[in-house]
Formats: sequence, C-alpha cells, structure tokens
Amino acid sequence: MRLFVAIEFDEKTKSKMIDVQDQLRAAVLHGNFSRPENLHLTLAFLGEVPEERVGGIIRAMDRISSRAFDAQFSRIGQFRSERDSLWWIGMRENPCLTAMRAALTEYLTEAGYQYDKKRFRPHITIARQVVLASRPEIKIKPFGTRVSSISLMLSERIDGKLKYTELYRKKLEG
Ligand code: 2AM
Repeated sequence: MRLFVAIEFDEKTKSKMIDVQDQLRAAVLHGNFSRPENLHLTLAFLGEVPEERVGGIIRAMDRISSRAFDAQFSRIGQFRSERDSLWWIGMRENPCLTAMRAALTEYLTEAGYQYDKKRFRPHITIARQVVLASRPEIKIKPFGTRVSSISLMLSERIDGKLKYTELYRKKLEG
C-alpha cells in the first residue's frame, strides 16, 4: 500500500486554495491540477508499506502529544524541472508544525519505517507538470486555518486518476 501522513483541510480552506489554483489556471498552456479533494500537506511520504505494517504507523501517530495550532498561508512557489514545474502553496514556518513533524518522523524511525528524507518544505501541491502560456498574475490574500489533526492516507491510481483515502485520523490536543 502506498502511504503518506498528511494534514487535510476543511472545505473553506480548500476553497481559498482553489482561488489561487484558478488564477494559475488562467496562465497555463498545460497543467495537471490537483482536484479539490486531493489538496493536502504531506508530513511524511512512506511509499510502499505491507498491509500488516499499517498498525505500527498508527501507533507512531498516536504517540504524538503535540497541540492543535494555527497555520498561515501567504506564498506560492514552484519546484522546477527541465520540462515543467510543480506549483504549490506554502505553509508559513511555524514552531508547532516543526515540532509535530519532528515527533512524527522520530517515532516512525524508532518503529523502523522509512520515509522520504528530502528537506521538509511544507507545501500543498496545486498543479503538476505546468507549462506556462503567459506570466501568471497571482495575488494571494494570506489566509489561515486551524490544524487539529493529522491523517494517514492511502494513495491509489484508479482508472488513471489519483485517489487518496484517509485510513486513520489522529486528533491533536487542545
Ligand atoms: P508532492 O505533492 O510535492 O509531489 C502523495 O504522493 C504525497 O506525497 C504528495 O503530497 C507528494 O508531494 C508527497 N511525496 C513526497 N515524497 C514523495 C515521493 N518520493 N514520491 C511521491 N510522492 C511523494
């Protein structure tokens, strides 16, 4: 099973992300835009995990004692490759996020799980494989949301479409 741990967002927050996505859409020649139900922020990408090892991930998530926190979004950015680029909305640096993510990766490591070790750049992917037609005029009005849980997500490709399913939700305290 292809798994990752992520922050999921409520509809109001996602509609603000979709506003940004729509501004980008207006300027692309090509782009693979994330569907609203797929908008999330990945905390740890685990990759393929055998079904019998899912329980250990849940136990690692349950060890986290971090509190709920307010997150802010105020910028967009790109990860470029030679051919195209991935566009994202960034979550502002936040000591609560950093501490919670550090606890998660520590407990996953202690339990013997591997996760993607690239430098953590908290982001929500809004579009992949973007090729621009014109310079996008994107105005992002900073917005915020309360993060009060984290989710274990299953990633599947069904009929060519990426589908994410929440397998477990860990509530943060407070
Ligand atoms: P991305 O949006 O920047 O591609 C599910 O694939 C989630 O896990 C995505 O949010 C993706 O980030 C993230 N992820 C991190 N490392 C990954 C990897 N090596 N392969 C696929 N997805 C990865």
